[in-house]
Amino acid sequence: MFCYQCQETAGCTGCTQFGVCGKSPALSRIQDLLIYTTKGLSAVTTALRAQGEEISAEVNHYITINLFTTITNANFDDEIFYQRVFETLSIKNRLLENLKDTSSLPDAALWSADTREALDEKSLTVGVLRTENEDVRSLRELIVYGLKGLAAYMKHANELRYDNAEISAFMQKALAATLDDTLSIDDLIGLTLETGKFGVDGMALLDSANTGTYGNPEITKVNIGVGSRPGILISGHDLRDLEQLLEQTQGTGVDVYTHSEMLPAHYYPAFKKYKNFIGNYGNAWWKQKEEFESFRGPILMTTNCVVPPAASYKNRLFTTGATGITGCVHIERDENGIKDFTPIIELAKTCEPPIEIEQGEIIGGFAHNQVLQLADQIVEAVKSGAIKKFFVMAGCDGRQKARNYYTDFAKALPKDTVILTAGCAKYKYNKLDLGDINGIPRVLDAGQCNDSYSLALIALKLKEVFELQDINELPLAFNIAWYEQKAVIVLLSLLYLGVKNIHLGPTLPAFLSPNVAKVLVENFGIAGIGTVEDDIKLFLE
Ligand code: FSO
Ligand code: SF4
Repeated sequence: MFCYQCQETAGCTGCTQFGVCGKSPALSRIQDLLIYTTKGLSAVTTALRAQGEEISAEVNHYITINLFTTITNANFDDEIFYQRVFETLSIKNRLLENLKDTSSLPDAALWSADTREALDEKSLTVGVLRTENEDVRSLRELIVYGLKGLAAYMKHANELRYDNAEISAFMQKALAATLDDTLSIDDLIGLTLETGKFGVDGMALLDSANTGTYGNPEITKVNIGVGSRPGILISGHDLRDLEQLLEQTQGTGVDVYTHSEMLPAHYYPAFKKYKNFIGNYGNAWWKQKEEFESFRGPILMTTNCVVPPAASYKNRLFTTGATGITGCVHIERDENGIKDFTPIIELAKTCEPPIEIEQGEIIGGFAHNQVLQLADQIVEAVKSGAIKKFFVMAGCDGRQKARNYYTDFAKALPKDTVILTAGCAKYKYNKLDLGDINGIPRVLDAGQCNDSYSLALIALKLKEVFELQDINELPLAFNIAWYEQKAVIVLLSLLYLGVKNIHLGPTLPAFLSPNVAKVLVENFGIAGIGTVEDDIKLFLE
């Protein structure tokens, strides 16, 4: 196996024996084959579009889920991948019949097989290292990882019946382009930036889907303690799953708690009416082994990040959507889009209530609409010098000790600075008492990682209010933590919006070759992190 798509990749170079995330070599190979066949399918859909044909939403969504399923920590069920490879080949073979000229199609679009043995054999030849030139490989992977992140956001929007065929067409064109040996490095750099443009469009679509369906997030205090009844813990990013779970638990005597990236659901007006929606339990994804143990009730994983579970709670772990774990019950939607969570609710009734691990409240809900309502107060605070600088510290949390940098950084920031956050990175500092500035909390949480879009909108608004030409003239610094591929699309989106000098940590991606990293440094001022002291000095200069 060879995989270097996430920040925790072995030795900061690549997982070759077994994934640090728990991905086995066999799973890694079949995931590689799913990506390869999805690229092949995309080459066919792209050629059909060029021929003037329309591609159905069903095929677009199929490709989206294939990408999402291979994101770090989404799915550990080998069987799902075999099934999806066979289905992908069959969709592709069907579409191929409509294509007038197949002479310029790559192997990925023409290859097919119908036995597991043939899949296994092919899977050995289609991994990341198949591209020999390290710069071409680096750019191809950067694009594919960005597309995986974008696919996750598209899937959530699609669940709420929001769609954009243009984004799907671009995703497929870009996937197909990563098979094209005639593209130059400059072509691939251009495509990388274009991926960022569609990243912005995808996040905007999801923002419309979430706010259009559930209202605009508003300032909310979220309880981090527990109640006295049995509970269900829901993790991941899928708000439609949460809505259905809340509906189905009414009157059952079972409470619902959010975990990790589901925390921001509390900020949406639509979910406030549910009396059994108690609070948030635990922290970021990587602490789930201990926290799922002490939760004592069933857990529903709606998206990444799943850690392969311990035997002690595996029978309480359920998956849905793009997630999967061999041996755990997977809840599928029916033909009307309804998911029946009865097995989870019935199990919850037999469980003890959660063990309390924390008490108190955290505050959030500072997405664009809410912050813009506070704009006058914020602008005033900047003008009076009460706020000297904003720090965007969005992104991910993770296991590595080096990430304590972000807690230390938040603690060491001067009191006249404000942190803007989104994604699970916030768990590094959202329970510190960092105080407020004239009533404005010093940590403003916009929501999930996709709500980094809100942070970009806020920055663009501030630029307008202060009548600046360039977003980089704002008193705003970017010190972002990344882990998996959704952070890659957030990064590419920020680059597309013209944000310069982003610091990225705790380590730079292993998939950036020295030359590609150089392009990012020279053109966008991308940098890694140093010591807290040095970085604060640098940012405040
Ligand atoms: Fe965190 Fe995991 Fe949202 Fe990621 S839970 S690491 S960027 O999934 O997706 O923020
Ligand atoms: Fe390794 Fe990350 Fe790939 Fe898992 S996703 S195999 S940890 S690089």
